[in-house]
Amino acid sequence: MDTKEKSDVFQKRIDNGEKIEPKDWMPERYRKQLIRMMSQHAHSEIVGMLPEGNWITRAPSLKRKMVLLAKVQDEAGHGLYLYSATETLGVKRKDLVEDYLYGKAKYSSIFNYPTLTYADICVIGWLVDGAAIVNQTMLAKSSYGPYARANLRICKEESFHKKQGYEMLAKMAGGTPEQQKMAQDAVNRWWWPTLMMFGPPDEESPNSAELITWAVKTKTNDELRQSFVDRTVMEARKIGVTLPDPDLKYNEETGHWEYGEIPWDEFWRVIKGDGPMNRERLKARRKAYEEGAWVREAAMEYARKKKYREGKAS
Ligand code: FAQ
Repeated sequence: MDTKEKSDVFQKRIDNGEKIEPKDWMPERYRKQLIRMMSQHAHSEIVGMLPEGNWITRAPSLKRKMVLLAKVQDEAGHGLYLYSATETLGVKRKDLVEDYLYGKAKYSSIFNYPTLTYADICVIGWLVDGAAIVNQTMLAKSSYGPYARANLRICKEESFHKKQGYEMLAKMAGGTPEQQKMAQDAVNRWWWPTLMMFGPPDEESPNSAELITWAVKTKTNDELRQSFVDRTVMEARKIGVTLPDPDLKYNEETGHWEYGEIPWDEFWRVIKGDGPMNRERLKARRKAYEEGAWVREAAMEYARKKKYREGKAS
């Protein structure tokens, strides 16, 4: 078959809802798009450990510390599943990691904001993990098998993350006036950046159409954002926090909550490297990578010697 015929068969498989597996034929552009998106997702999980890691030593109780430690460790695990899934596309993890550490690849905008109080940890669990679940539940149905399966597992863990964040925030929002103020302040600071996590508006999203044709994404950025807003308004009301959007109103006809103008200038600035914490985040990750070089070298040497002893290599 020539490339055109192979592409037609490939598209038919996608349209029939079949999963594409690593050894199957795929258009080069599909492979490239997956590498871009999956590696960006992996980097986000790893960088995403930093804002919350910042509060592990200052968690308000042993129970909260154990939960936070487990959550941050889960995020590392998500990064590792996603790097492994990306490697099935014929790329090396080392190259992917160096692409973001030295400035060529993106990671999620949301992790370029600071965590100023413990209430930020509650709100990250509720809003950021909540948004990630909406996005990743869709990606768990993605056409690429290894990515879909990684997201399925990630979503199960993210559900626990969201619940612990919501439970903590509910406690804080029902606490002393000072705690209530902290909770509301954190909601005010994280609300708009969370809406930006879903990516630019559909008309400014160059990748969406292609990704949807290939069922890598099955919903657009705006569809997912709307679904997140709809479920979050009710959750906010239940625990007595206010979403900082005076234009938020329910539309009886569409059955959706309409929201105000997202500050897109800020989004574009952050993804171009000029957010409040971009420089610190990359500096911290580069330091960890460079200081961990001896561990990687020792592990590689151990593997090489083990193979040699077993007579599999010279
Ligand atoms: N941040 O054409 P589109 C988590 C870029 S994991 C930075 O719409 P696409 C877990 C985009 O890459 C969170 N860049 O792109 C956790 C593209 O630039 P490029 C991460 C963004 O791919 C919780 C350009 O803008 N999740 O939270 C962002 O169709 C708590 C044009 O955009 C994923 O990565 C952004 N927010 O849609 C961890 C999920 N949005 O690459 C710790 C997988 C857009 O052409 C604590 N990814 N850009 O140079 C996706 O679902 C999609 O890739 C989108 C973007 C929705 C992020």
